[in-house]
Amino acid sequence: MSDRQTRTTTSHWGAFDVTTEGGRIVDVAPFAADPDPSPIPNILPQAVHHANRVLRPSVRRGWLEGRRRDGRGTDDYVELPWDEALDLAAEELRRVIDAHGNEAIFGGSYGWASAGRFHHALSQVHRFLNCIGGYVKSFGSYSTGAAQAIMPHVLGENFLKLTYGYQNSWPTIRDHTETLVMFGGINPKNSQVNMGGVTRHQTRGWCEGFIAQGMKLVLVAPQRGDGPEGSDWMPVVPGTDTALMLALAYVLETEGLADHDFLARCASGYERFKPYLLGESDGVAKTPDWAAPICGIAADEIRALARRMAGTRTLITVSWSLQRQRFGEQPYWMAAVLAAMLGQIGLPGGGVGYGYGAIGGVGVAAKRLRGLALPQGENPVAEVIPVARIADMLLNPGAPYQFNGEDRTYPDIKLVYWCGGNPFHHHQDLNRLDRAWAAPETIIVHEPWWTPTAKRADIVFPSTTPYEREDIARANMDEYLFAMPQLIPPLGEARNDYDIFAGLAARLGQGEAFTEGRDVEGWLRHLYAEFVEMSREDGIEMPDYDRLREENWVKLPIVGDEHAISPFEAFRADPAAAPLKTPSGKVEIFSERIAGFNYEDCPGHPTWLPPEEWLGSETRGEMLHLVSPQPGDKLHSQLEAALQDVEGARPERVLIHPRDAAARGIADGQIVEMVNARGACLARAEVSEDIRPGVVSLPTGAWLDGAPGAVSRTGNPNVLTRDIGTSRLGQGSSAHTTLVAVRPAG
Ligand SMILES: Nc1nc2c(c(=O)[nH]1)N[C@H]1C(S)=C(S)[C@@H](COP(=O)(O)OP(=O)(O)OC[C@H]3O[C@@H](n4cnc5c(=O)[nH]c(N)nc54)[C@H](O)[C@@H]3O)O[C@H]1N2
Ligand SMILES: Nc1nc2c(c(=O)[nH]1)N[C@H]1C(S)=C(S)[C@@H](COP(=O)(O)OP(=O)(O)OC[C@H]3O[C@@H](n4cnc5c(=O)[nH]c(N)nc54)[C@H](O)[C@@H]3O)O[C@H]1N2
Ligand SMILES: [Mo]
Repeated sequence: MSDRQTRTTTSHWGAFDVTTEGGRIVDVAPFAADPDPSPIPNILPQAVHHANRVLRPSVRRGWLEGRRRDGRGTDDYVELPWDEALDLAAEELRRVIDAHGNEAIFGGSYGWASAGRFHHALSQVHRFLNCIGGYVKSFGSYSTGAAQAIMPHVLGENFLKLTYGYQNSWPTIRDHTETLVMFGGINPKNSQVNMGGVTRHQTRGWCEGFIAQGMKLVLVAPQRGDGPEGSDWMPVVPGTDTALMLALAYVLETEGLADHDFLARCASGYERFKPYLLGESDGVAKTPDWAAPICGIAADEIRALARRMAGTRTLITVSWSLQRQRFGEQPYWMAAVLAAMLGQIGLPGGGVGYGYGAIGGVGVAAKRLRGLALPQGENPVAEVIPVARIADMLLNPGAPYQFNGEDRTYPDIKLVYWCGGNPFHHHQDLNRLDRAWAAPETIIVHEPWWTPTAKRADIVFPSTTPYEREDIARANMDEYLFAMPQLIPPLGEARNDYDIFAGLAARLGQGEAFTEGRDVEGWLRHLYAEFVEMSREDGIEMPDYDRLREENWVKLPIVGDEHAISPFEAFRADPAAAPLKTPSGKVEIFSERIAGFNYEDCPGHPTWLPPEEWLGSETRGEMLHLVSPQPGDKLHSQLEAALQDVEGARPERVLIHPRDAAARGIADGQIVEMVNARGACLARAEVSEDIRPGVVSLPTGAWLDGAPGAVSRTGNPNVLTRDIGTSRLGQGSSAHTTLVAVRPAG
């Protein structure tokens, strides 16, 4: 008798129907209500059942036999029974805590893990480490590290709150915006995903509607594909948007188009910025003719765009990628200054917004709900590092560094615990991270698959995937609530992260503190009951838990035009009555606070700072600028086990302009070598007019292969990228600031 059945689940890339039979996932199909489903889950059956799965607890031989730190990335593994492996890990945690204190444990564990509120891997690891006395955590994200540091200084709001809750919604833009100027684009490939899910993919649909209704969309980006079809493409030189924005500002100021009334009422410090803009303070007027050779956009085009922006309702949008580069604070700040000079902040469909298209939820007009989060407890350890500074920390214990006005020192880490992320995909300069990775005495990783990070751990615990456990899923800005059924039994001896931590906590005398006496179902019912209560307070009735499980999913009445936002209206109307949470209560064009930090890499007002690596570098030679965006065909490095099996998929494809390809004797489809002083990888050339000459684009996500230091044959761009903070202010990732030589592979 067949046990074939089809149920719905969800994921970061959306909901989909899963058919199972005989304990296996045999088919996936799009969720019926999704107008633009992502093809990412199509590979799921192959990925979940792939031979690459971690099936049993595994301990690196060199560590098991002699606690040796060398051999990470080359040693083989010994499989142990669960009890023995848990004993070993618990003893090691105990030893490190006794000898060095909890300050010697790094548990940042950055990464996207999987959707589902209870089994959220990062919440689980943080709760566990808090229960056993705390850990060094990380601040910010690779996505928006620099933005999270700079924007509170400028607009007085937490950046994430701004992005998800206080920007012009799609319906507001539809009804009011005439010109949409997209720095870094609004990228349809990126809006396929959203943390925790995006059920009705709508970003592409909104943008198509804008084009159809005659809105002018201007795409300022090195790749044509960074924006919706039908946009006017300005192929900017990477890393130079600030120079372009300064020139736009110069035109506004000198042609009498700047809104001085708004600047006087709602902004602070324009008079300290203006001398720089006009060149009175540094002898360089930021004219369109000055900017043109820097940013690659003709001076006349800059002038025309500035005039259009001043003459129409204009929304400036800035992609997250613009701050994932050296001095990434500057374009973020300068975009806000430009919007203030246009005087449209607080008008519906005008002003500035950040991260549209970066993930599916940005721009959706939705009522926010609370709850459904596993409580993480209190961390007794105060130490925190900016998330992208991990290699600096491991290489330089005790060394001083600056961060957002504070002088700090790096902690001395003896044990690294990772659950839900893949640093050997996501960090920059992976050969440097390999050197740093040799420093800790012990590295423990939970993973469903043998990722490059798992292959560099001392103890690897096999985690279930979301299809092997029950959960509840809900995402901000999404109108669906899911009961995620357990679809198949765990593969091999895989366990839930929760059960692994419960086992360790019990061994460390904190079992009750960690579980509070609940099993998985107990927690699901408990968290759901809280959520029902909070939602009721917010006026939304939820089904009871058993009904939700039975129905699989429900649609909530929380998305629609009535929830549309037009931000900063009250502030604009009366800045004294509704001030921003900046020191002046206004948009800070000059920041006394930042100026007081005395950082030459982030001065008191937005400034064009040429990065160390860009197309204008004196030492550039024949090198090209590498942008390493997010992959369009997947989420980061997830499901790569199966994707890399697809014929011709690896090495990853690199987009190169016909002119650059011809100059190097590279033909379409040819395997090329990409190399700089930090490392080398292979890639497959895709020759295309859709990228600016001088720029190549190699997406992230291929699993780093081979021994540490080897040429990456799969095409992981992070062997080439530079591991340096955006500035002393933000210390974010500078992934997009990289020069690289490209040549036919020999
Ligand atoms: N060059 C360059 N580098 C970049 C970027 C860039 O633009 N350019 N972008 C950066 C950005 S913004 C980000 S967010 C990062 C993304 O980097 P990551 O978030 O680290 O990438 P993922 O591949 O999503 O890693 C998640 C891992 O968690 C595992 N996992 C999934 N579910 C579970 C679970 O339930 N339990 C456990 N224990 N593990 C699970 C997956 O198998 C996967 O290996 O990359 C960054 N790196
Ligand atoms: N399919 C898919 N979608 C994703 C993800 C994924 O892995 N897969 N990851 C998600 C995550 S974690 C994040 S943080 C977001 C990231 O969202 P973003 O940061 O917006 O996306 P990226 O893909 O890194 O970059 C978008 C484009 O920015 C352009 N760019 C690079 N440098 C410059 C520059 O100096 N100036 C200008 N004007 N443009 C530049 C590049 O051409 C690049 O294609 O995407 C999310 N969406
Ligand atoms: Mo991200």
